[in-house]
Parts: sequence; structure tokens; C-alpha cells
Amino acid sequence: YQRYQLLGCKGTNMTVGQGQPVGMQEKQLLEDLEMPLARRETETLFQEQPETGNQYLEDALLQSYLKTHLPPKVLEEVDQDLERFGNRLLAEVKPLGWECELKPPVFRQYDAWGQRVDCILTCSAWRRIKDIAAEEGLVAAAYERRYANWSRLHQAAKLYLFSSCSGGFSCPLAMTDGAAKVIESLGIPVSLKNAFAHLTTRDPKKFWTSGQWMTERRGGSDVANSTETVARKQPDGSYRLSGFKWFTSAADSDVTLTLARIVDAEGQVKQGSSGLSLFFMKVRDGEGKLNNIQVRRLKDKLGTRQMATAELRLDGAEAELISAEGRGVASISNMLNITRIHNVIAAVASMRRMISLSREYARKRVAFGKLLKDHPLHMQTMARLEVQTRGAFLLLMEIVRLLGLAEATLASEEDQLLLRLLVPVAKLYTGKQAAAVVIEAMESFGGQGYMEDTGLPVIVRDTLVLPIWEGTTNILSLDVLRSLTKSQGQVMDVFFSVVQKKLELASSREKLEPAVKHTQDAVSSLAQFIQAAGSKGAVTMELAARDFSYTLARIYAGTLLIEHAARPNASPTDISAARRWCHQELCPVARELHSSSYDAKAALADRQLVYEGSPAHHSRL
Ligand code: UCC
Repeated sequence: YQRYQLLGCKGTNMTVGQGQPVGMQEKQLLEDLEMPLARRETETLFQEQPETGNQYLEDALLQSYLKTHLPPKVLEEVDQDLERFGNRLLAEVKPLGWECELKPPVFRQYDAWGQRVDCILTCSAWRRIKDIAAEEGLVAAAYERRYANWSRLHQAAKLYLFSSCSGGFSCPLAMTDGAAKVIESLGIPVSLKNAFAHLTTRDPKKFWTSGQWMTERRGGSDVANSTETVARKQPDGSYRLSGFKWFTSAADSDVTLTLARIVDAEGQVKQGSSGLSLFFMKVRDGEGKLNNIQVRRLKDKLGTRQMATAELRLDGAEAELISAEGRGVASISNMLNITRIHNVIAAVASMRRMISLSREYARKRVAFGKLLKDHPLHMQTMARLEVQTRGAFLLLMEIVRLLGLAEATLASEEDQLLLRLLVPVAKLYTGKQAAAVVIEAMESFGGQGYMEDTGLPVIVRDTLVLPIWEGTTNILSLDVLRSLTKSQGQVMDVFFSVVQKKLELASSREKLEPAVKHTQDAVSSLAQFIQAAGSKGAVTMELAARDFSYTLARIYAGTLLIEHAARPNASPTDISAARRWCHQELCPVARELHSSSYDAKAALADRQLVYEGSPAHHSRL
């Protein structure tokens, strides 16, 4: 009897529905009882794998966004390309991506005869994905500008679909795009023409990827004070670089951009940011030998294991100076802004992927006598994730739209300022959202979500890097402040005026009234905060930086959701998403200011809270 109860419980909980009446299930269970125990358990204990189809066709928001923003002729071509690409991803790329996960790169330091080879061996699937990335123009599309200012939207839509089945190949593509951007912004100097062509080609045989070697042993955030690598000028005008790069992602790349300090005639280097210059370097020479580079080891990472990240020692590596001397950080920031946008793409893509799988699972999985999709609490949880993802998606599309305008020289000064402000805002906010959303979505699968061979933990692990690399949340919050200081506050003037304009256009839509009102109130609170903080000095702003950035993200994403929901052909779900997003607290920075969270006393209390009980507690903190 006990065994029957157990089986009955398993049968009704786990059977996948398919309209089979419960009576039939019971009959099946009784038949199962005739089987030997081992066979019975394996044959009745099953759950159906959630399957998704063409991700473009299943993404309502992506389609409606493109329909709203692209001119008809462009839309027609882009729509066809994305549908075809969606099929290719499903049939070809997805299995390759999984193979990359199963066959991570291997480091071989010596050959059979004891010769040092420092070889990073990647699997054939990884190399095949590289070919596909070239064929599909995943970098090239942005530089060919076939669709003028819409080219970046086209590229971003493809990368977004590609990202979560790419087996980590989004990473080298991000840096390749960033390197191409730096070279283009330098006017494609003659010496870099060939490299630019390789980075932006559609020919797999010619396609190069680039690395971005910034992080050294002292850390990757305070680049200005952590970079020890030195560059010595050679008689032919080239440089030789020596130093240690601690975290070099996609270390199998063909070329890289990196920072170093130029040694002057007296053998001295200048410390700090103004001592850093930017260099272009080939990783191997024409014969495939490393360019005076030693691979120390591969990093043992929590995720992105498909992709080789290495510690490298540069021992006189030949490189070309590509920035003005001492302008390394400013020059590489062109690359950083692109890789940060790719980070946003990856964040939104991973949220979308987990939700897609989870909603399919909820159509099949039975618990407590009904499908998960028929449990209102389960649907409420998922709807909240969906709202987060929609806000993040529109934020992504907005920065990509602005980038496209800038690259087609169609951006107004306002557009450029807004882009400068929104890139760090979007990177820091969507990174956090993605980490939270994928973990919640993993839970929606119950214990299955925690099983390695479902592939779900891979998505979670790969997502958890997104708030970390390319600038952590706090570093990017400080970058938001940098954009304010550098523009003397103009970025905020533009922010307020663009938000106000969009809200005004939507204010006549009755169903959006509460959302518009709530956002306008948040905008007023933000304006008051800025006024109050202005009289309090830099320490207050620094302590407020994270909440301030979150406020900008929430208000701006809310405004975009409202704008999207105010279209004449908007769906009820567009309206519902806008209302729900705007229902959350949109201006946390005002609340915290009222609670005196940003004054010196609060800073002291923060430290005391953190160190209570630690050995440091009794010493002077
Ligand atoms: O490399 C990494 C992993 C690679 C893997 C990549 C995969 C991507 C995959 C994506 C999806 C799948 S991780 C390491 C990443 N490291 C960072 O992101 C660095 C984080 N740290 C910062 O961002 C810091 O804030 C620094 C390095 C920018 C601070 O440098 P400084 O020199 O102390 O700061 P300054 O003095 O304020 O800035 C120097 C100049 C200024 O210009 P001028 O001199 O004209 O006033 C700044 O305005 O640089 C300018 N600048 C910028 N300009 C600094 N940041 C920016 C920016 N974001 N945009 C425009």
C-alpha cells in the first residue's frame, strides 16, 4: 500500500498532462505494479523536457519593437533574416553551444618532447561557431551599415538571439566589436586597415577575434593604478610589452587591445591614468608562434567555462601604439562602452531564455493535480520576471538605437549625451536583474532546475558573471557620476527632457494614467534629490551613486514601457507591463536621502555594522 501511495504520488505529480484523464493514469500505475520494481521506477518517473522553437518567432516584444521602430523596407529584410537565423540557431548553433559546454578548452603547456608550446586547445564546435558568427555578420553588420542607423538594431537583435545558445562565443564577439569600434574611431589608420578588415569580415577564413587585456594582478577596476605592464620603444617605431595580464578572456583570440606604460628615455614610467597608453597586438606571428607571450594557466571560473580565460605573461611582445601617449584609458573606453552594451545584450538574452524555458515547462508539468500554468501563484511569479525582462529589453534597444544614430552621424548632441549616460546605467542595472531573474526562473523548475544535465545551471552560472566583468555595479555607478561631471550636468538635463517628452505623449492614454503619474512623481523626487545633494558635496553623491543609478534605470525603463504601451496598436500586455513596472519604487535614491543614508554618520554606521565581531572591530576602523 505504501509503495502504491508513493507511486501514485509520483504519477500524479510528475505526469506531464497531455490531456490524459487521471483514471487512465491510475490504470497505468496499476499496470506498473506488475513490473519489477527497478523497471517500474525508471519507466514511471519522468518529466518532459521543456522545448522552445524559433526564438525570434516566440519573442512578441522583439517583434513588436522592430515593427514600431524600423522603416517598412528595413523591417521586411530584417524580419526575414531573423526568422531564418532563428531556425539556424535552433538546428545548428544550439547543439554546438552545448558541445562547447561539454568540451571546455584545455591548456597544454608542453609537447610530447618537452618543448614549451602553451597551447590552448578549443573544441571543433567552438571553432565552428566562430565561422557561423562571421557568416552571419554578427560583428560585420554594425560596420557595413547596410541599414544606416538601423544597422546596430539589426546586429543587436541577432546577438540577442545568438547569446544564450552561443556556448560563450558572445564574449569574443563583444571584444571584437569593441576593437573594431576603437579602430574605426581612430579613422582606421593605414597600419590597422588589414586588422579592421579581418575583424569585420563575413568570410570565416579571414575572421579574427580580439581580446581586451586590461586586468592585471593588482585588479581590474582601478586600471589606472593597477597596470604595471611597460612598453619599450624599438628603433623601428614599434613597442615591446612586458608585464603580466591576470584575466584575459577568449585567450584564443587572434589580436588584442591592451594598456601599458611607455618607458621614457631615462627608463622611467609615469604612474596613474595619464601614464597609460593603448596598444594593438597580434597574439601570434605568421607561423602561429606566440608573440613572446607565455600562457601561465587557464582560469578556473564558476561559469563561461566554454571560453578560455588565461593568465598571460608578456615578455617583450611586439605591439603597436594606437592612442596618443597617456590617453590609453580614454581610448579604450570606446571599447568598454561597446562590450558593456554586449553585456546588456547577454543579460536580457539570459532572462528571456530562462523565461521561455520556464513557461514551456509550466505548460507540461503537473503538480497538485494541475499544470503549473494553472497555478495563479506560479504565474504571478513568472509575470514579475516577464515585466523585469521587458523593461531591460527596452533599455537595451534604446541604447542600441542611440548608438546606431551616433554611428550614422545622425545623433543630436542630446542623443550622444543620453547614450553616454545610459550605457553604464543599463549595464549595471540589467546585470543585477539578470542574476536575480535567472535564479528565480531556475527555482520555477523545482529540483530539476538544479540538475547539471538540464543545462539550466549553465545559464545561471554564465549569467552570474554579468554584474562582475566589464565594470562591477559600484564601478559603473561611479561611471554614471563621471558622465555627470564630465558633461557638467548636461546628461541629466537631457534625461529629464527626454523622459518628460515621452511621458507627455503618453499622458492621453487613460489606462496608462497611473503609470505616467507615478513616473512623473519619481522624476520630481529625483530632481529634488539632485538639488539637495548638490549642496552636500561629493561624499553624498558617492554614497548615493548606486541608488541614483538604479533610480535612473527604473525611471527610464518605465518611460520606455509607457511609450511602447502608448502606441495605437499596443496590446493589453504592453499596458499591463508598463503599469506593473511603474508600480515599483522608481526613486529609491530619494527615500534613502530622507533616511540620511548618505551622510558621514551613516557611512560610519555602515562600517560598524559590517565589522561587528571581526578582529578589526576592536582596532580603529
Ligand atoms: O576585461 C575584462 C573581461 C573581458 C571579457 C569581456 C567580455 C565581455 C562580454 C560581454 C557579453 C557577453 S573585465 C575588465 C573590465 N574592466 C573595466 O571595465 C574597467 C573598470 N574600471 C573603470 O571603468 C574605471 O572607471 C576606469 C578604468 C575607466 C577609471 O580610469 P581612470 O583613468 O582612473 O578614470 P578617469 O581619469 O576618470 O578617466 C580617464 C579618461 C577620462 O577622459 P578625459 O581624460 O578626456 O577627461 C574619462 O572621461 O577616460 C574617460 N572615460 C570614459 N569616456 C572613462 N570611462 C569612460 C567611459 N565609459 N566612456 C567615455
